[in-house]
Amino acid sequence: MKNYTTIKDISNLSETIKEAILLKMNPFEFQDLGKNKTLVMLFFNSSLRTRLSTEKAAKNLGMDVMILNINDAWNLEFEDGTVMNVNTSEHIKEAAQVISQYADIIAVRAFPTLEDKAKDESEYVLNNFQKYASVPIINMESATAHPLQAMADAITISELTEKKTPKVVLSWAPHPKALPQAVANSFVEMMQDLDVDLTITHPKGYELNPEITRNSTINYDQEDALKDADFVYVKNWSNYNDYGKILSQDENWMMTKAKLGKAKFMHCLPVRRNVVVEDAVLDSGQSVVIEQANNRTFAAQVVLKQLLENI
Ligand code: AN0
Ligand code: CP
Repeated sequence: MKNYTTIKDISNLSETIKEAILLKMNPFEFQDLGKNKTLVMLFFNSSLRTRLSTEKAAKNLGMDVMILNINDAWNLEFEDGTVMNVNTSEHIKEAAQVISQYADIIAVRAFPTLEDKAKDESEYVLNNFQKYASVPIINMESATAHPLQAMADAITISELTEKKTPKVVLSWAPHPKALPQAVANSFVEMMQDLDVDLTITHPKGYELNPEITRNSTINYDQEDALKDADFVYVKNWSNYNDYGKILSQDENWMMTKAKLGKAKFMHCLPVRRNVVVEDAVLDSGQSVVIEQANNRTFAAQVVLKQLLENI
């Protein structure tokens, strides 16, 4: 693997999932692989899981880890040719090259603006790091994708499924804040690459990017969509068409124990209780959110391992 910015960077998905499960059984097997190698993690936004699980994964492989909350550093300029006489102090051209002097791998978290669709879709933060850094780049959730989360979700479903082709439902939920489409996007792309029967359900108008959903089943009737589901993945996203807007807060879309039926409940976390999903679901044995969070370590570890093997 050369970079991990989208799930398209995975060359053999089923082998990678198997490898992650082996790492989970024996996390310290490759502790010499990362010796004298440094992971630099850059955070433009908050994180609990990504930050801790990726650091843990790197340390399991013997790497050193340095973390920079980028808002504590100089304000970065991404435009080419700008006269930098206003708010930005340092250009990405220098910053990415400088960080590459200290890092063997750079991981970046940079959420979308949710205001400027074209700018967000250009993935200008992630792509400029990739353009100017001289080391591999890992996406720790960008404007449009969260491939480490999707990998952890794929591992979780592979471990827990009792069927060859489980029915997986991605169900939109209400949320008081405008959230990115990134988690949903990467989850859909990942499910399209796995042997699962995927249905996406959301209120009319909440369609994700059709270049991502492609020919996946979309059912606007949540109850009908959830019928016979084996895994229900709940996630809010703000509107993609009327970009970044909240058009519905309809609490009827919240996941409940009654709607879940016998399915396993999945969510990337953090989750707002009794807004996105009721307590009775999260506090039941059907919730696998903690297993998902645990698998974030082995998702990051398999990615770091494949990158280190290629350095
Ligand atoms: C973020 C999102 O929805 O993309 C991060 C999830 C991993 N969620 C929030 O900001 C609540
Ligand atoms: N699921 C996830 O990425 O969580 P954090 O935002 O806490 O990293």
